[in-house]
Amino acid sequence: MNRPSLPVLLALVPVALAACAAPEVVEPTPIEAVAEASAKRTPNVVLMFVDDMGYGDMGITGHPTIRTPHLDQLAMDGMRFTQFVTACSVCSPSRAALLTGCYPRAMEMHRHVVFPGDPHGLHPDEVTLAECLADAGYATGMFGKWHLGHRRGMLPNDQGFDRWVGIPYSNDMAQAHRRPGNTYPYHLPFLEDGEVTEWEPDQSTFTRRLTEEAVAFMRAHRDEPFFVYVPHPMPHIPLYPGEAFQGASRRGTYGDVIEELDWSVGTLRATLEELGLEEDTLFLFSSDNGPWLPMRENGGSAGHLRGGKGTTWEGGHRVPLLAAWPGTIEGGTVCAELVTAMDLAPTVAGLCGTALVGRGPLDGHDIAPLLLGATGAVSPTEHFLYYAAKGPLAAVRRGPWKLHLESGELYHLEQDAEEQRAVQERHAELAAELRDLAVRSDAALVARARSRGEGGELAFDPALTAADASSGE
Ligand SMILES: [Ca+2]
Repeated sequence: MNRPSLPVLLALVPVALAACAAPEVVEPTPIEAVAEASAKRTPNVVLMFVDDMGYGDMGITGHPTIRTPHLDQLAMDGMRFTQFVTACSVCSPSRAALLTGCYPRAMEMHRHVVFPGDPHGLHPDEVTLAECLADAGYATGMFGKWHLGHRRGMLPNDQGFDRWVGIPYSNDMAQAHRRPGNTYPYHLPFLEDGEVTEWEPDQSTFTRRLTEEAVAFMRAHRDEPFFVYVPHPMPHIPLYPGEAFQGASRRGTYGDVIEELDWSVGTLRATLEELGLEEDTLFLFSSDNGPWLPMRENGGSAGHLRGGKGTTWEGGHRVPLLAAWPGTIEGGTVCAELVTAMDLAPTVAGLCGTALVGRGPLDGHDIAPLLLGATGAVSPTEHFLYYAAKGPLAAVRRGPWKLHLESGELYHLEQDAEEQRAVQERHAELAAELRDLAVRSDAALVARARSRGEGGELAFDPALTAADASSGE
């Protein structure tokens, strides 16, 4: 059961120009690639989604001093994407889109992040990838940061995860890590299945603990299909490398944290190998948005890309995406097609033999043909809308062209990924056409936008006094 049917997958294979494969490997034909995938059992899925890591923070994307041997190996064992964008350059909207396959604007989740005590979050009726896979018989576990609301009914266990260990919002939304004497009223809890087990936990244990919890979950569910979502809270500031990694990196504390995340990748993959599940598991790695550059040495690198977190420059949206499924995805391949974070949920659902049926229309597309190396597979995204961190539409991309609406700057992203050479004066007609496309597309999204989740009882009180918190209440 749960096998993707051959006709369903075949129907998804587009037949346009070849654009996505390493030159050295012999490309399988679409029928061979799809038939091979369909002959296997439906895969387990491990999705690691780290926080604020930039495009340039890995060895394989050129970082000179951060060592990421496990990420580099993941890329060599699978496919690396060079034009993958998240739906927003800050946490909450980006995560909402990842899990549902929909634009944050369509779910009213586009207006910046959820703060402690906020009344809103992802609407309980939105359908997450976890709910979809749970319905298809998968065991579903989440180990890390949620950030999609913390009222009753809005937490991970309410949105399809059988098991959740982690934190409800960002690790800087915590009095404990701030300067002594500060008046920040909120505390950071650590939860297990919706119940607070700790206040102001030792953040230097996060990456190790969450990895160990994920490992335990995979072991416990080795005999059934599982979906393991690992949104590590790091390298979002404040940076807390584990003891074993403190001072390990020539890049400083930020590098220490990335090297520990790299260890986490290696540990999860070693577990899969030990359980004999390597070839039965699709392993995905990405980040929720680009590096937080104003944090200076505590922020990451977008590599050659301009800007970072909180901006609609490529450095804010374009992040690493690695996908390995040994025996199914060709190793050492690079895909330069435009792929968005909204594509992942419908694609994973399809590969797992089911379909994601959302609360509203999905904005993401199935990219299985790209992943499986189908001949001629191209990006199914006709255009992509860049919404600013606080909500308004800020830019649009169609093909290689990106127009920034406020400045009117037009860039050819495949010849100028750095967004340094604006060419709107030479392409005035195209710029006008893209502006019109952006305005119309935004209006269409607004017209079909549904409500976000609002109100309800807080799952815990984030504004406990410091004394309450230290006494563990
Ligand atoms: Ca983030």
